[in-house]
Amino acid sequence: MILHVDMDAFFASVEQRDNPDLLGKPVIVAGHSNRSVVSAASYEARQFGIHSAMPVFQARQKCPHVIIQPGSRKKYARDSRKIMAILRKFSPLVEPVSIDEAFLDITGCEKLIGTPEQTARKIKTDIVNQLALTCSVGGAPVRFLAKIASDMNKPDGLTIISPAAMMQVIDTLPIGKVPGVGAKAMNQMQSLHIETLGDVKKFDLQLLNHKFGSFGQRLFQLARGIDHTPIAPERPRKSISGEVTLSRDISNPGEVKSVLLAQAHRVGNELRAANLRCRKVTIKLKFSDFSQITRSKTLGTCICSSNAIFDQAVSLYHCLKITKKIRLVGVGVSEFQETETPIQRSLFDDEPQIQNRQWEAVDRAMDSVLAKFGPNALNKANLKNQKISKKYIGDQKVNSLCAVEVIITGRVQGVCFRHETHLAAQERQLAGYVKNMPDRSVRALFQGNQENVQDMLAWCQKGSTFSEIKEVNTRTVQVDPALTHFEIRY
Ligand code: DCP
Ligand code: MG
Repeated sequence: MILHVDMDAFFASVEQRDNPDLLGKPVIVAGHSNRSVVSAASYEARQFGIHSAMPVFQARQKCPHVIIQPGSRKKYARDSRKIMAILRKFSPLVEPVSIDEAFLDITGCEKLIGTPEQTARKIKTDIVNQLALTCSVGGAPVRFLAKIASDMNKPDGLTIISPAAMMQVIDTLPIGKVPGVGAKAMNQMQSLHIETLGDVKKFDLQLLNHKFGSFGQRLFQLARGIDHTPIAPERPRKSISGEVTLSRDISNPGEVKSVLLAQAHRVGNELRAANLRCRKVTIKLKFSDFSQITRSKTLGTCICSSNAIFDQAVSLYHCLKITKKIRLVGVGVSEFQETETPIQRSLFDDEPQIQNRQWEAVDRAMDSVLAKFGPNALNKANLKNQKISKKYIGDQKVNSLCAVEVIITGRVQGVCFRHETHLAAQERQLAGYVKNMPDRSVRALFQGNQENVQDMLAWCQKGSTFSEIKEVNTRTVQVDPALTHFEIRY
């Protein structure tokens, strides 16, 4: 049996708990800038139609007396650590999937703690007693249904789907609730008259594969209550992506391509560092009205040169008819193959294949120079045209900034380390990234005000609650004006 625990209106509930004046009132956690979006909305605010990711100006239109709290990531991270610690008392198999959400595999724990319902109730009680916060818990024999169950009776919900009831739930589950069914799949579902997950059983695997591609097999299994996705404290990564929210919205194709090139380069660098090649390239564009699109392309051959990734990204971009200005550009790669895997070469290499291999060699040479001399040591010629203010990053003068690359070893993967590093870096207004390395170390780059970077390095020495830090190696690198935010890289 799998349980899924999800805190209710997490950030907003923490604010309401810590300031009783806010109880029962419409509260949102968000920044004050007019480009900010709502991070969390209290259930009172949701009654006005406010939800996460909505721009703040729109939330204000919907509810003029909404209370806006800037929030404290540090505080939420602290509470998140306490919540995860409570969950780990119930099972060793806890997989945190976000700051306020985790799966637990409680199979075999019945004799120790009781039935799934008793366990879920005990979890809820412990969280209320220790944190004065409510959560919703879902339980089911398989992972995807546990997540659906936790959402069924939010807030303060408890929904257990027993093995006996599972097929009945599947038969009536609206197809739009199934993870992975987006707007495009919904159109297909409508044309096949599929309204519930149960309706999928009317179609054979061949047709589902034909209509939904690789997702067809998954749908076929989910409709029969089969989900082999295990609960794993640390999951192997399935994609690497890089995206950037631009300091101003753009529409000039030349500028868009420049950003695509920078992102392709960054993603390619990570791909090669992880000794991987990819078969799929995705671009993501978010527009000035906050709508977004992703477009993917699966290739006949595996690639890892930044140039090849860029070429695919640009060809995806060229297929689009864009009428709006763009605020975010992202490039992602997936469907990996280890570099050691021999590549199936055609008997007579064609020109693109030869070029790919040549670019790959150039990239690998570039990677080693960058690794040695820092991110600004070399750049592709086209990147030089990017208009980046060298003097200022956000409001901070470049010459008061510093950048430090850090390699942290010890028990740092699978213990919320990246999430907490992310929060701690954001709190200190640092740009950069944190990512898990294949050798189980964590690499991070912190860039910002010198004092804040020093403070962050001190934080790294202690690490997150469940981590055990063995060694922290630091190296000063050149400030990169293109780095404007902090992110977890996958
Ligand atoms: N969050 C964020 N930006 C978003 C979505 C979420 O910063 N676009 C943060 C704030 C949320 C927290 O993550 O409080 C957890 O996200 P959830 O999706 O679980 O949303 P809530 O916990 O706020 O509400 P719910 O009761 O629906 O789970
Ligand atoms: Mg939540």
